[in-house]
Amino acid sequence: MMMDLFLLDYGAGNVQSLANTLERLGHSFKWITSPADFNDATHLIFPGVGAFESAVDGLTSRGFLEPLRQYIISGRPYFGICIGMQVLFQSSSEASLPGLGIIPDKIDVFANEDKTVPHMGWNSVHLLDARRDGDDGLDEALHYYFVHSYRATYDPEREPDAAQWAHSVTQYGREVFVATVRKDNVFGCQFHPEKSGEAGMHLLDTWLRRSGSPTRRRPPPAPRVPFSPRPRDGFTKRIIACMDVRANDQGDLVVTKGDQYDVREKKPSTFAAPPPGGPPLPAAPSLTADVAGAVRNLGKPVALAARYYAAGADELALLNITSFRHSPLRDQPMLAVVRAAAATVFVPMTIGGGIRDTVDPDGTPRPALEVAGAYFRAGADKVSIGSEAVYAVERLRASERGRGDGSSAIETIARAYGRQAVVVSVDPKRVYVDDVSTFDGPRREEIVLGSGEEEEGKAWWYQCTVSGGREARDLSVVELARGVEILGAGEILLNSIDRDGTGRGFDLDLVNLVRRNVSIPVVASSGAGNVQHFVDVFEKTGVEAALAAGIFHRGEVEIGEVKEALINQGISTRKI
Ligand code: 1PR
Repeated sequence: MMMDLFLLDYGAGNVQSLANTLERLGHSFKWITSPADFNDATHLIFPGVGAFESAVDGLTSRGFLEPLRQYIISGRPYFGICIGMQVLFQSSSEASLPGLGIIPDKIDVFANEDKTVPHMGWNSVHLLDARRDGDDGLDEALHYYFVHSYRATYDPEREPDAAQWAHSVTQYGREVFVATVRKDNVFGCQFHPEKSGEAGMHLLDTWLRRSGSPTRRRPPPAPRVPFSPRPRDGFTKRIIACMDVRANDQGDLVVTKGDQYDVREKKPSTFAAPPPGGPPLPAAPSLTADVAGAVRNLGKPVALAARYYAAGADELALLNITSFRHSPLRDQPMLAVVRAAAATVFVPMTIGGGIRDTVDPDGTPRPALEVAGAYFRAGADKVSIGSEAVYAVERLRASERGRGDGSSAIETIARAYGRQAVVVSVDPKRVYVDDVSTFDGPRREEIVLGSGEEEEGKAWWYQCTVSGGREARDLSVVELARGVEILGAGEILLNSIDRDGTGRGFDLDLVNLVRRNVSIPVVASSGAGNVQHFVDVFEKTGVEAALAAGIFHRGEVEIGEVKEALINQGISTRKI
């Protein structure tokens, strides 16, 4: 039978990654552009990214909801990803609009008493059917990338009919939830196969090759039995490779790397005096270039991204570090970088820099939501907000309302794409305190007392900065972290200006301080100099992920070595 594979896009989230994955696998496809296209489809994949409400709303406004239901009822193969699986259920506590009602249960939010929410990262699956021969291409020995705050619980005693749909489950903290559903022509997964590296590609490829006949029927699964939580879940710690991107003095976008955010070569070039009687030496460069040095160039962003994907990075971050100077929507080279990187990288990508309301030179306003949307369409999975998050929390604190007014970049993007798509990148700096006994005010409880040889007797707090550390603001890192969680951020990328590029290890005091003040995931960043630093940050803080730049760019440490060290210490990490 000829396959006419269609992808369903309701206008939100990163659907490009699925398209890239299918291209890589050699499957051709078309996009559903009108309700009539559902009639032509022999296979349909719905890569639902974002929030349940905006997904159902987007499907309804395009006239796709009913044709989608009819498509599924007709028995033709359907593969739903994340929201594309959740929409099969009756409803979600995330939304006022109902789902398709094909699976008789509802979606609910994760409890966050024993874990951070969203569930963001790589986790394992447990197949419920006795036959575990890789029939569906799903492998219990591998890890898959999840990113969601809402889930379908697996509870065969309470909901026996819904449980019959469950095909595999995953444990996060003490909660066991549905990882994949399968019945007749329907397959759905809560994780993102298009972001799960080779493991996810194999799953998609297997489905496309085997789901062939629309009349295929499986024997009914055995009655489902409860799954007791294991002492440890299968959730792994993430290793993230970060690329700070900016234009060099020749105007090319390069990956650069600073020391404490200074990305220019430190030493001015020295010019010897011309030898007596010899030919004159070339003219020295201008004083400015000589003193400041050139922008460090550590490679091309797309080539480095491909290298880190192949090396087993669990995630990549690309930060446009000079974005505060101009409108990112006009910054087509950065969008082109994201597009090209997304075609070769099949793990999540966070893109940051310049995610804020801007105005084009011709006066056209460009809301942060539009800027983020451009990056998502190019292939980003999350956007990272820096300076704008600081200003938003300042407004939040000034309003005394205790919540945002809905207009900040964090709120607008989280509403449309889900909070898991919004990372806040924090650039704190230590402020040393001479006499703690006279330091008054609420920030007193945030003061860290130094210990160890170098820091004994010192005390400090952490102040937030904007514009790449150039301007300090009257906001502490704890105030910022708590504020962005209230506004709806899904993750904190915690840099340290003091440690950036020093190779002295992560600032464990800073990481612990922020980790214990929020219940969203935290990524430790800045200062990694060797593999032991990664072991330390995971063993001594409850952080979910660790990010490094310089040591990976310079090839001093390979990602595989970091993972090996973690495994040797019994720290759970993704196999590659
Ligand atoms: O304010 O929303 O436009 O975002 C600007 C973004 O650019 C922020 O995420 C900010 O952290 C980043 N940024 C701005 N200037 C610099 C700079 O270096 N001059 N880079 C900069 C931040 C920090 C990390 C770095 C880690 C690990 N770089 O990204 O990769 O410190 O480095 P290491 O492992 O080598 O120690 P907006």
